[in-house]
Amino acid sequence: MSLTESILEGNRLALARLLTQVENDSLEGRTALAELFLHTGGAHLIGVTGAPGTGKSSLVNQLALYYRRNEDKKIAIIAVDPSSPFTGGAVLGDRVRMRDLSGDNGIFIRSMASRGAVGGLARTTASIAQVFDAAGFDIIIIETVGAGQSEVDVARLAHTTIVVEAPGLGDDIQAIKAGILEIADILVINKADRPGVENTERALRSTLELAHPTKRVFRHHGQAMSASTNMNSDATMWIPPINKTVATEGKGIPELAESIARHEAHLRQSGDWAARDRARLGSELEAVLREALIGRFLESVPQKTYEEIVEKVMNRNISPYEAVKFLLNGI
Ligand SMILES: Nc1nc2c(ncn2[C@@H]2O[C@H](COP(=O)(O)OP(=O)(O)O)[C@@H](O)[C@H]2O)c(=O)[nH]1
Ligand SMILES: [Mg+2]
Repeated sequence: MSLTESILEGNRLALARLLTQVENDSLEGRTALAELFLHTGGAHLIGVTGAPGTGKSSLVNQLALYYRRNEDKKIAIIAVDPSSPFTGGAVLGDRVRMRDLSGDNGIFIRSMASRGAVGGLARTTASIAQVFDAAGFDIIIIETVGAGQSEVDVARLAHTTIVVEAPGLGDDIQAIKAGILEIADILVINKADRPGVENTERALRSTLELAHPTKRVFRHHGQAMSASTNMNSDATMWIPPINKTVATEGKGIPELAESIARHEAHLRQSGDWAARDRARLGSELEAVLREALIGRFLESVPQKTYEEIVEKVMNRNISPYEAVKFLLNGI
């Protein structure tokens, strides 16, 4: 039986093996991915992002438990953590997961060190999500630390993006500064057992009001979406709800699951589900095409010629634009 067949049949060992291949961007991984892609499109991708220590891992753990207990769904968790595995939060979160979720075949957890991603963080994460999707996982939760552009790129993969805040991180909300609020479909104030919840909620609400409504209608995940699917009725407008949770005690988790379900229903009814799929796959196609074209082009240029041109650019004899003109039009 081929690797692809084993994975389609739900073999966890084969799945784990392929995930490693995909992380290493190996030929075997690429081949299997190409076959598996035809079986994707069934999963709901949920991104969970926010500053370190806000309780993302704890929250993801609780959500997965909730789904396993209340719905007949298979859950995959992809934890993308750029920090060293020895810093507090990630390890604690992972330990919580291990204890509560181990031994359940309906759950698969994959941790990914961003440094290890050969083909780039966002792309590797996308590929890993595709493997889970093809393997029949209904919900794929991707946890990222909301710190930079690569995290925003990862969030862009998701159908539903949850931004996690916690009270007491300072008067300014970290995510607002980082522009992360813009990508939120659902806001969570976790650690609602801590003081300062009202202040955090007030700050989030006023920021949301500023952003609402026109901006969110026409821009989603930083990409302009076709206005036609969104313009006609108020029913298609999504206003990010604010959920309060205490992840350590499982409080607020059913309500959060409810927000997620409402968002999925909204995406499907408004046509945004298909629009996001199209935008995401379109840019993936474009990235692959770009890489292939550059590869093909470089094969046609003698190494020596190429290096001479790089040298000329370095010596400020010509600009990069002129260099490209040279290269494309022959010399
Ligand atoms: N008081 C309180 N602590 C929490 C809550 N959720 C998580 N924590 C704790 O916050 C720390 C960081 O949690 P973790 O899930 O690893 O955060 P992450 O870095 O965002 O993934 C851990 O010590 C958790 O036990 C909560 O709702 N209330
Ligand atoms: Mg974590």
